[in-house]
Amino acid sequence: MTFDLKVTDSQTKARAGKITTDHGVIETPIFMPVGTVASVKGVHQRELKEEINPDVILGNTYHLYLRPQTDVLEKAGGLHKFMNWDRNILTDSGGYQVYSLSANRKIKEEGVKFKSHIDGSYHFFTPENVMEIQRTIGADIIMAFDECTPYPCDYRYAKRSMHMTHRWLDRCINHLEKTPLKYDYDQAFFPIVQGSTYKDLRQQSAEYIANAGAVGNAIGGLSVGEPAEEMYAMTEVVTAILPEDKPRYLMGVGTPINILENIALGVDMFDCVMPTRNARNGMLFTAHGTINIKNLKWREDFSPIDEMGITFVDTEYSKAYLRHLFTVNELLGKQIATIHNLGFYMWLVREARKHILAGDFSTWKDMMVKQMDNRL
Ligand code: PRF
Repeated sequence: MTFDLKVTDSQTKARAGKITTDHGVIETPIFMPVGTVASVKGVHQRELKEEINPDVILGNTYHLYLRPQTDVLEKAGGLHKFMNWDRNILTDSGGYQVYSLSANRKIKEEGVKFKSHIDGSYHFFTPENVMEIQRTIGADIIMAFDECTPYPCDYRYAKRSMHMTHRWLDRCINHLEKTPLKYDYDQAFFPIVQGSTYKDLRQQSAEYIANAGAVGNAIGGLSVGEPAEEMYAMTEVVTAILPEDKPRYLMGVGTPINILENIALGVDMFDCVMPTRNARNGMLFTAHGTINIKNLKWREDFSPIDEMGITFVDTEYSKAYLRHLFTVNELLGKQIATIHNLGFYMWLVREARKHILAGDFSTWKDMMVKQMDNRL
């Protein structure tokens, strides 16, 4: 994997770059649609490519390990072939899903014992077996096994957890070196900064992660319930330390406003279930604010879903029709809303990139943040 930094903004720390892997180019800043269980919920791979056109999507080790299980993915020839997606894939390590989804889990130095949220069976994740699982899934970018601390988190716990995440990182790296690639393309490995909302811990963790010398780095443990200002403060501390010539990935973030603010702080990559999950609940993101399409106010609004939208659904269907689909609980409603929201998120990061390259990112960002902070 290579990263070319094209431009750094003069007024903010925003960057425009280009990641190249064996599955193609990723122009940054980028938003990665979430395809947890080998599907971006409700969207065909063909539609994803042709309408939304992301360079990279995300899969989850935790879910894929439980179902369809790694033996199936191995027999398929890896996740790309299994799901018929020939562009980039990044897999998260399970270091977050284990804590947020499994019924109960026991975290020890050796690893995490957890109970499946699907059938209650017990499993054990270690830095070592998570690297092996990610080799078998075969994503282009794979993540370190970490502990994402909750918010709030007392200082002593955050410190102990951070040090364990660092020891786990060393184990991941050692084990990866001994675990050969399974397919005929390379995999890049990203370590993850933790440290909760403590500035000194974030600094220590960023230094530790920077020293690992990986081709890209991630920031975890944010957007877990802390106020946005605290998230931005932590991002700022960390991006000041992480190497400039490597991509930076802020995990699980966030709203359109969060994304623009973090781009301004030097983040290059984002993922979040928000555009897809909220779509299924009837929430639409637009450049002028959010819409609850279930609202009575759209009952007779026959204007297009989003005149400025980049996907076919934006202009081919009306707000009143989409509201109707939600009212009668038709599957198509969820699909239309998902395509719209993903199209909007992709448009947003591509516009951000254009404005970084053009040199007017800062004023554009401030205008967009103001504009999007509305309920329509
Ligand atoms: N660690 C991992 N995945 C994550 C997170 C984390 O801290 C977050 C936190 N927002 C989202 N996804 N491994």
